[in-house]
Amino acid sequence: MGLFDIFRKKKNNVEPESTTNSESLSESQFETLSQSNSETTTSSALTQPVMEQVGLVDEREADEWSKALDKKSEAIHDLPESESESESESESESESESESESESESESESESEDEIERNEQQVYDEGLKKSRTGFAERFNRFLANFRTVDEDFFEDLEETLVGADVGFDMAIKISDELREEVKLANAKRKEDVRDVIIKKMVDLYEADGVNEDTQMHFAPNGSTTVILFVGVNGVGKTTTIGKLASKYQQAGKSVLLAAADTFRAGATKQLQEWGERANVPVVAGKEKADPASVVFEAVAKARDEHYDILFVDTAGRLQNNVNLMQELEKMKRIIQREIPDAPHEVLLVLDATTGQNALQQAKLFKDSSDVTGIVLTKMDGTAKGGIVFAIRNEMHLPVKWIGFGEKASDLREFKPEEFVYGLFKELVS
Ligand SMILES: Nc1nc2c(ncn2[C@@H]2O[C@H](COP(=O)(O)OP(=O)(O)O)[C@@H](O)[C@H]2O)c(=O)[nH]1
Ligand SMILES: [Mg+2]
Repeated sequence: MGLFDIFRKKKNNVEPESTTNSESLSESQFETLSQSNSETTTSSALTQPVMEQVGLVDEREADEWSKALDKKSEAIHDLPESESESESESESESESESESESESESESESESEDEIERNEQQVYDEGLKKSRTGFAERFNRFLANFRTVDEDFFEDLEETLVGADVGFDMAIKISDELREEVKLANAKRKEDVRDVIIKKMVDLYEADGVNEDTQMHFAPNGSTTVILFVGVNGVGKTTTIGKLASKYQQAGKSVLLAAADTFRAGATKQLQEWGERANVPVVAGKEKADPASVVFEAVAKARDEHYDILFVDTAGRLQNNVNLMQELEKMKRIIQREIPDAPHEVLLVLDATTGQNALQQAKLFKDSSDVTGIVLTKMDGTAKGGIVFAIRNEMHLPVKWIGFGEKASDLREFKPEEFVYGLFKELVS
């Protein structure tokens, strides 16, 4: 079996395991997470200088790898899409020509679907370039230092993996399993070492994801779908809702937004701006209003007026010392009372640039609320990409969307195999 046979697409429709215990997060734990998170929230993190480039292997070989990977990439992208990814974006004129800008009505035959797909791919590749480079740089440096497979080698490997945000548990697991690899023990060339490591990582990543359900779930027979967004302050909840609102609105769905973050000054206004841009209405309360009352009003409106989708924005901080998790529970109960099978998704938003901190947040929210999936934002920043391994391995929660910018079009459905392939592509080019 060729190395990249492992990048095959696995289709499964198994429900994710549900988490029902409702432990709550202590205030001090929560404050720590919020604070350290908000330090890294703004786009200033994105202007940090890119770390020095580290060269890898000889050029001819890298070239061969690139070709092999490109072939594989085509195969991956040939897979059927669950829905059209074409998006139009009006405020992106400052971007490079590689931006795809298919107007919603421009399904003109002259522009082939292949072309749109390729442009989409370029935008996506550009957006993720930094996080891929962050991952690859660490690996390339590690490989450049390769002498022999000894104890130091495994220590360096673990350090490299942890540094690339793969997560401690996953790093140990990878290195432990590699110790058993005869092929690695006999490896003399760094290219062989690299191949064995990549194969092991992909194998483990795939094995951990067997029952993963990355699909979005919607209400049956045209009734209202409710999607609740949770996560600490500054991770990108409001921005993600804005992006999804325009995406679904353009796809012909009727969308309503609920501004239930009544804690942060300006939060409602921020959501209203996204609402205007996406041309969707927003239900808002007065400043410092009870978020539950906003949720109630929005759910009732969405149900009575037959909206297709309601996105609920929530606060990421404690309000009046009321525990945030209890607050979220209360919102969920209200939603359920009005629409019994809702919310259809509880999406936890995580800022990928916060690495280990994002993982801690995921643990706490997963333990406390019935999170059904993750939105990983700021993948255009200093995220190291390896976090997707850690989330799958340690959280067993599917990443459903990734954000790679501040514009409405900078959001994509997460395709695990495609993403992991991208990380290694950067490693060999
Ligand atoms: N570069 C980048 N910035 C993002 C992304 N998502 C959100 N942001 C920015 O992160 C900041 C916080 O986002 P916001 O949606 O207000 O977070 P919230 O507090 O969770 O609602 C804003 O400046 C957003 O523009 C992303 O994918 N990439
Ligand atoms: Mg917000």
